[in-house]
Amino acid sequence: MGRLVAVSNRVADPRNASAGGLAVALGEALKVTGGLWFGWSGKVVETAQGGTPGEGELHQQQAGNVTLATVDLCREDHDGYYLGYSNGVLWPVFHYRLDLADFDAGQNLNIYRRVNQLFARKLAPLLEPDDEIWIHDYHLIPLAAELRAIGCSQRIGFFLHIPLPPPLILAAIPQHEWLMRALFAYDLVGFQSHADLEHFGRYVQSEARAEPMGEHRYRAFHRTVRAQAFPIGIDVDEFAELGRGPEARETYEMMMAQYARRRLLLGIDRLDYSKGLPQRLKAFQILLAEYPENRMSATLVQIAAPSRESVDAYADLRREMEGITGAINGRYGELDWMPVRYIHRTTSRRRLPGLCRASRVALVTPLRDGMNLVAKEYVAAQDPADPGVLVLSRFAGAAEQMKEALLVNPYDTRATAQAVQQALHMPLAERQARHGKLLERIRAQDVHWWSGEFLRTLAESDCG
Ligand code: ADQ
Repeated sequence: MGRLVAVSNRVADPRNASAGGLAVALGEALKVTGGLWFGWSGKVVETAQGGTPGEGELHQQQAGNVTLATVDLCREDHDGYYLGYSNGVLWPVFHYRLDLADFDAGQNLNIYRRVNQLFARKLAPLLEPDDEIWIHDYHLIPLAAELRAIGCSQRIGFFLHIPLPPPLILAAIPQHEWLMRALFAYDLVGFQSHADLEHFGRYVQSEARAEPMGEHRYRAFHRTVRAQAFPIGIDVDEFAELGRGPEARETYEMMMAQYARRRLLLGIDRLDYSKGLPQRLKAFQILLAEYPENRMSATLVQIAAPSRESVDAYADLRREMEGITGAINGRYGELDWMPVRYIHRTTSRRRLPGLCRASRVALVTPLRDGMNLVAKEYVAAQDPADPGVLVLSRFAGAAEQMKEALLVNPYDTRATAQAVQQALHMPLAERQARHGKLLERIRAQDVHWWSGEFLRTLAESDCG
């Protein structure tokens, strides 16, 4: 196999533990093979280098066996490409939230396309003939088409980290046909779940009259693409290793000492409307109202990392969360017990295993999620002799693999409260049996399996 070239919106040093699902997963994959990781530097420059909007400066840096190559974006490009089109149109629609999509700002589509062209122009000179290129996520859907347009003939794969909605939701995007046609410039397109793959198959057959060619191949727009599900995993051993580190152990001891007489419930998310946080708090409120034995005892620690704060829907969510948390604590709190500990900050990744291990129950209840790595991290961090219970939304991609969790419909807050109550009372033998099966599966399909499967399949996907 040739050199691996990974491309994603953000690039992170694979030697540092950092927050963010994609950064963590991709860093793990690249550390194994070495190669080039290309993307946005995270820097917004007020006036672009050379005065031409979008012509960002290229930076290169060595991080172990991985070369990091990044470009800066000017303010206009960042706002239109990242905030405007990627997170103001694609993110909400792909999470089934047509009500939150801003279809009116037509200029943002042009900027999204322009930044993809910029990425293609900056990346092409760094490529070698037998590179295998792996492009990630919704920010970069048209990148392969732009690379092909300037003569790149390397094998190119794409992985979508977020869900792909059913055809009639996708078709609400005015440029849906252009976006989906762009997927046919890839040799392999990967999705998180079989549900997403099924939506792709239905879309291309109904909207693009694609012919299924057997073996996951579809032909449309004069090209053939292979499409398959590759559920992303975590590095189970690395997470367990973090759990043995001093920060995780100190966090565990501190939580156990503080909450010795309480039962700890845990939520860890980015503050994002797809994660179902207000519904989760309402379910917790119902738990306190309808099962009063949990008062003075059950404590929900909700850590919500700040995210995309300049997009309006995120600022609204922040206010909503502060309102609901205040209402629950005001109503049920006592001098020596607060039901909700809401922390609107990122927590160091090194502390997460300790937090997970100290919690009786994890609430992973997104309204829609591509996969959700927190569900897998929670399982990996448990003590197999006395494991906690995972309450998981059936609308997370992870639910396809994690049937032994307590699966819930997060819109049904009463049923979610009942599931939490069941989790709090689950006998040890049942907890052990469920945990054992979950651990076995997340270990079998871990992050190395995910990247290995994707790259092996890409190497065999000679489309055209
Ligand atoms: P995200 O939406 O970011 O990822 P998720 O899969 O849960 O969601 O990954 C988040 C990662 O960041 C986890 O490793 C978690 O531990 C960490 N993290 C989250 N909140 C944190 C906090 N408050 N403090 C510290 N760390 C935190 C996107 C898709 C997902 C998909 C991943 C990977 O939306 O569906 O699973 O990519 O493909």
